[in-house]
Amino acid sequence: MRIRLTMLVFTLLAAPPPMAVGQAARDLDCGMHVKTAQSAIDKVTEDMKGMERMPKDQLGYINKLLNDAKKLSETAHQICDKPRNDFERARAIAQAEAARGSAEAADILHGHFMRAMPGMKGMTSASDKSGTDMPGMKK
Ligand SMILES: [Cu+2]
Repeated sequence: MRIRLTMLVFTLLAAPPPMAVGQAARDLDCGMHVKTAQSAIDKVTEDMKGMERMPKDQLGYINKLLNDAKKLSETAHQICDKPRNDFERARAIAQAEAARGSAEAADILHGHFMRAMPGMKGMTSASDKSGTDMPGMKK
């Protein structure tokens, strides 16, 4: 009996250690994804400053996507702040990536509308710098 117990203890001690906590945290670093989403949201928000003279429906569409991004990002942030397990970390990553996607779609749609505006081919933040800025656009 004593020998068996000793062997059991030895077996347990010799077993490979469970995955290091730090390793799991790096794999599922939801905070990094939340940060990336926030940067995308900040970029679009900054670009939209001085865009008040865009057609109202266009502003509405862009802001809808931007608001979607903000809501998703908030959810991601909340889950990522106090994840109960790795599933929730993964879920926070999913929400953050959805937020980033919405912000990116808002950015793409903004660029699309801007290019379609006569005499307003470019924006300070757009890849096409050849045109003039929208009236009222903040430099
Ligand atoms: Cu614009």
